[in-house]
Amino acid sequence: MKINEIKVIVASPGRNFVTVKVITDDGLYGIGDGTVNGREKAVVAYLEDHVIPTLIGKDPMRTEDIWQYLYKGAYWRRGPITMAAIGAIDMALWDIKAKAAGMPLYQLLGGRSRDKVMVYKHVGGLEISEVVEGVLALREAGLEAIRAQVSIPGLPPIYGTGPSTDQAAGGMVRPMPTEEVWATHKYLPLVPKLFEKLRDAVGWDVHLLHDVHHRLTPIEAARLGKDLEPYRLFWLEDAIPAELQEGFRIIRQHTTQPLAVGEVFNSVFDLTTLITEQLIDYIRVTSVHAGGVTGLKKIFDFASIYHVRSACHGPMDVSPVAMGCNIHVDVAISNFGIQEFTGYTDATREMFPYTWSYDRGYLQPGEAPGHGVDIDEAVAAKYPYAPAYLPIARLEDGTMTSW
Ligand code: KDG
Ligand code: MG
Repeated sequence: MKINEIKVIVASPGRNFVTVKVITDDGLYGIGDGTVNGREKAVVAYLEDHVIPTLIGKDPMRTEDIWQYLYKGAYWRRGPITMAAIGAIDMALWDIKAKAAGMPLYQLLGGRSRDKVMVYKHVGGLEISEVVEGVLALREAGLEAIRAQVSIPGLPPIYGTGPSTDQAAGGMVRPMPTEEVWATHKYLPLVPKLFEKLRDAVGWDVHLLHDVHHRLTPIEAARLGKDLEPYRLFWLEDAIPAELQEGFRIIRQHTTQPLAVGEVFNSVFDLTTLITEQLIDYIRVTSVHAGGVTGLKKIFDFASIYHVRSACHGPMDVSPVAMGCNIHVDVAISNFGIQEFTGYTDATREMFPYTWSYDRGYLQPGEAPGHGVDIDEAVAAKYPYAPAYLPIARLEDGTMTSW
């Protein structure tokens, strides 16, 4: 079998997605996700100018060799754009391999290790009472794990709390990033109050999670971890920016609060200190940003040796294609922890016919051969690319800050 053609399809059914379609000489094709939120066109150029011309005529079954060819062969290793481009190709090649085998992808990854994949969904609100209502509603809908975020009184709603300022909200074109305001001293006392109210309302038979969005310093995160201990959170996510992995040592010295990180990581080298020193409990890489099924499997297998469990990033900007691949990996690996799942707009679901399924807090991989996600190119053509960015954050005095 040979790779005959690779298409890159960019479409915005509510938000931008970069999708590849790898077509072989015997008619089999595979689909991959290469979306990097707010930097989509960079991946398109990388694929079209530097990846696709080198792959025509190659054997699509050589998933490991092609992964290494694109990774080592670039000389300029790692980075979100490179790894998303590799990820897109890798997902498509695994799709082809599993279709050729006549099996769902998870069978090629070792078969099922579990019957179903537990997910968490998000609740955000301007007031604590609104978040409590939202969490109760998701409990009612069957969720066993729920992420809760609240706005800081006196400041405009920040990402993840109020009416979304991300492009996911209704397909808004955002040619410039919106600017948000952050104040750590107002946030730190608020979060324990939120979880106190949540435990009073929903009890203890539910996993509660919180995402800090990289906004604290290590010692601030240590304080928050200690203050949250009475509420037994499932995890505290992205407590600090994690380029400096050693920062997690400070948090770990002070709190038993389980920690999660990794949605912006793209290779195993982003997390070697975190994992070998057991500084975290959950690793949140996802197929699209960490080099596809091959990259994800390498990272999770490495993490398994150090008691670190998986928690694939899965918001709306991780397309149904990458979500499909995540679910196959989730169901197969031994150290699965949880899967993030926020769901998709109707237009996105129309554009990506998929065989995986969601029911009351759990996901199932599709049983069709391959990863089970396709792209309807006629639907994609109806939704052209629209420039859109994530927000940025500044302190109250105007200083740029992390989020
Ligand atoms: O594109 C960025 C989003 O995917 C990210 O901000 C969402 O933090 C996020 C999460 O945990 O899903
Ligand atoms: Mg996050």
